[in-house]
Amino acid sequence: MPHVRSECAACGGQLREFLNLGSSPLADRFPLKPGGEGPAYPLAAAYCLDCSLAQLTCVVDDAELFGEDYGFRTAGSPSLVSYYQQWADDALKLAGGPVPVADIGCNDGTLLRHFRAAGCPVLGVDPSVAGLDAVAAGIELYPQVFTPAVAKQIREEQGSFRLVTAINVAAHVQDPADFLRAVRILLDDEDGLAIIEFQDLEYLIAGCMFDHVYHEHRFFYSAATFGHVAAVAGLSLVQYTHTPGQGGSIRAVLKRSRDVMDFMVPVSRLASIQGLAGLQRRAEFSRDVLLELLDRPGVVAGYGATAKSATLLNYCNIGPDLVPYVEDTTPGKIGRFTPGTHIPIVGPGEHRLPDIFLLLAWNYLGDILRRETVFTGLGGKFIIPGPVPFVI
Ligand code: DWN
Ligand code: ZN
Repeated sequence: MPHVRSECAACGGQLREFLNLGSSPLADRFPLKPGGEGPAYPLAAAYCLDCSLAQLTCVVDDAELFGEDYGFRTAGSPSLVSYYQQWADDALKLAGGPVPVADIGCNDGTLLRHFRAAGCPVLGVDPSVAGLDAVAAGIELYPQVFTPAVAKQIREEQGSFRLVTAINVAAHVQDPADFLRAVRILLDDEDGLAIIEFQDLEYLIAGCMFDHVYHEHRFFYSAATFGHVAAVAGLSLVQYTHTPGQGGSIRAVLKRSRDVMDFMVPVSRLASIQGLAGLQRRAEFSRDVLLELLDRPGVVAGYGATAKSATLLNYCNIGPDLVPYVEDTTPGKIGRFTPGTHIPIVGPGEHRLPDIFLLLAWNYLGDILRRETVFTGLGGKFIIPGPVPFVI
């Protein structure tokens, strides 16, 4: 059963709610038949008045979130596989060449396969069933939630690592400081590097990306709040860059810090009480505009049964009456239904082309436009759901 967070997970500070999306089912649980997705839970995010960390107030436990029917597979997204190739190349440049790599939240091992092909000894950690695909690819896996105790066990059994990576994992953890303490345990004492990528709260605010808010994403970081938690965990944020991942992410590079609090927190441009204050109204406005755009003649289909679309479709109450099917490239999702809104998920090309695709995988807009030239050439349109929904 979920529990209500009444104080900040990082510092115990007072929380102030800035976004309330009603209740929503678990975003990555795609039922075999309508109604099979399990319960919906309250979906709301708050901001700590002391350390500024943004976080969910209804916390669903790992066993329920990442259970046997967890639907996300990295390899299910063609664009993500190539993004991870480049990611691995960039990481090895920073590390100075092939080094032992541990990937936390490795999912199906897509990133580790790129590191292995580059000559690195690799190890994965992931409690979800996706990890079984990594094992099938010959990757050694610790199928547990990554905690300091698990990190100590890995260090005793495998030694330390020159590179520890985590892409789109830091948002999912139970306790950010504990997660980063565990990363620190794995790192080589001298020249260990942790490279951690997570959605940027400032981009979420600027782009009104409220669909990034779902139960798997327990925390939403800016560079400032992430650097602060890292410092508490004994890591220094030595550099960070912005990346296009998930609509706007931060790629942070961390090292074991000499002095635990040697980090100067950069001033956040948007992730502040003022920046967050307007998000609720902007989400409501965005929802109303999307429903107006859908209230037009023509067949609309969804493009990409993403986890984020569970929030968008449930919050906007968009079901099969408005969107009769969603196309998706992940084999394990095809033949199932979208959680809570029960729209059938089909494979690409199973239906004749619609008039309009509602782009639920909007974070891959560029790749998808380059790929879907036949559809657009025939006059097909895309509805892009944010920051304010529009048609191209
Ligand atoms: O944080 C998370 C991100 C990294 O991945 C996880 N909590 C869960 C998951 O979120 P998501 O499902 O919103 O991720 P993506 O990568 O934005 O979307 C993946 C889905 O989109 C897959 O089901 C495949 C589908 N897709 C598609 O059907 N056609 C993706 C692409 C690129 C396409 O062309
Ligand atoms: Zn706090």
